[in-house]
Amino acid sequence: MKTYVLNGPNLNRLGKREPGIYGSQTLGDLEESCVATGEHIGLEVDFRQTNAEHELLEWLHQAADERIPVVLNAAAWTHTSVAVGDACAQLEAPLIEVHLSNVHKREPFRHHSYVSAHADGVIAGLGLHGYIAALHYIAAA
Ligand code: CA2
Repeated sequence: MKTYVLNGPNLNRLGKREPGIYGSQTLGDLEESCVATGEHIGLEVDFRQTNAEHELLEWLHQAADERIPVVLNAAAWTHTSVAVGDACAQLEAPLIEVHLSNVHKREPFRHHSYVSAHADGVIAGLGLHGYIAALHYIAAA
């Protein structure tokens, strides 16, 4: 089963800055682990990152039209984008929201998510493990 792992703005900077918050793994490491996990559990993982909001919206529309499950780290758009929330509302296959850091331990502006109301589950603070757990959930769903 095809599964999208979609990542929002600045996540291409992983491993280069702020290792205390986001860990030392790069986005490439994250992709490798997600793809390898997918191979073990029967998911064809399509891992993407974008710094352009319209691109994320187009990917979410594709997921809605083709009923593709989504693991989504919308990064800062989580907290700001009604448009990303509206696109998530159109999804019918499972949607799992993930965050590397525990957003609830951080600044108050990170406590609200436009994604959560449309997600089957939300995982925050487990780093890469959150992505892997989300993929296991999707494989079992
Ligand atoms: O914890 C997460 O995964 C976040 O979605 C990451 C976003 C942040 O805005 C959310 O509140 C929580 C930020 C991604 C930026 O990633 C960077 C990584 C390394 C260096 C700089 C930014």
